[in-house]
Amino acid sequence: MSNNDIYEALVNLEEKKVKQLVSQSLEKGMAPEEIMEQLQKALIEIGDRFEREECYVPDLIYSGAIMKDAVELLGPKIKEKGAEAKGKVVVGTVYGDIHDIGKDLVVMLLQNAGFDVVDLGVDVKPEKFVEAIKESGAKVVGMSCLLTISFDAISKTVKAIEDAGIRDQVSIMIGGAPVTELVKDKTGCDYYGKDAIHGLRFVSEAYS
Ligand code: B12
Repeated sequence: MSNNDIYEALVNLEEKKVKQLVSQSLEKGMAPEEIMEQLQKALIEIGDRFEREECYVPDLIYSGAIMKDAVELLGPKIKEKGAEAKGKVVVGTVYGDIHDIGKDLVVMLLQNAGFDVVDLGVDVKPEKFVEAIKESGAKVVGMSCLLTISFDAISKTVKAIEDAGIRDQVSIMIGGAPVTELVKDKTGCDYYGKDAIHGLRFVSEAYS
């Protein structure tokens, strides 16, 4: 078994092989952090391939699912070592919108990268976002929006965050198929992520 086997297996979306290699590596005493590093590098590579249109959304979803299973195998070992979450993030699909596949992808990538995510689900009212930010103390909030008619809900959520006096405390990112840089500017958000990988990069920078 070479040092890059887990990375290679995940990049090639070999579900069974990834699980097998992770279990075998743990048995042989490989540090879970080292395994996690290989998995994360593979996910970043898949994200880069996605950007270059060398793979597609189903590959992203599948890679995320394989990663989730692999992380479950690592979970107990990492927790035993008392690893702390890297930071908190509040995520939800905006009011009026029930699309959740993209939002779930963002949540999954963040969780797998070690962030503590408060997932508010879909059709989330502005005051729910505000409540969750206050309760969790998150430094980043992510909104998903797939409907143009729900752009107004993004603006209203930003306004509710401002009215609650916590705008300085959080960076606001948005994403979803019809969202653009222009929508980000018009609604008063800080960052537009064209995919889940960009969302992960933004959150990682906010907490670095
Ligand atoms: C599947 C789907 C549905 C499913 C949703 C199932 C579910 N559980 O989510 C169902 C059938 C329920 C549905 C319902 C409707 N839908 Co629909 N749906 C879609 C479809 C085909 C795919 C969306 C999807 O999941 N894509 C895959 C995911 C992975 O992509 P994504 O969400 O864009 O996410 C990626 C990025 O955008 C980004 N991202 C997403 N969110 C976030 C958040 C952050 C913070 C960051 C950083 C990144 C990020 O990361 C992801 C990739 O890494 C789209 C077509 C399209 N072109 O998008 C239409 C679409 C979004 N739907 C549409 C419409 C009109 C509707 C309905 C109004 C239909 C109707 N008349 O009832 C209802 C609305 C119900 C409601 N109130 O929300 C329109 C919206 C048009 C518009 N511009 O407003 C679309 C574009 C179809 C079309 N071409 O007309 N829909």
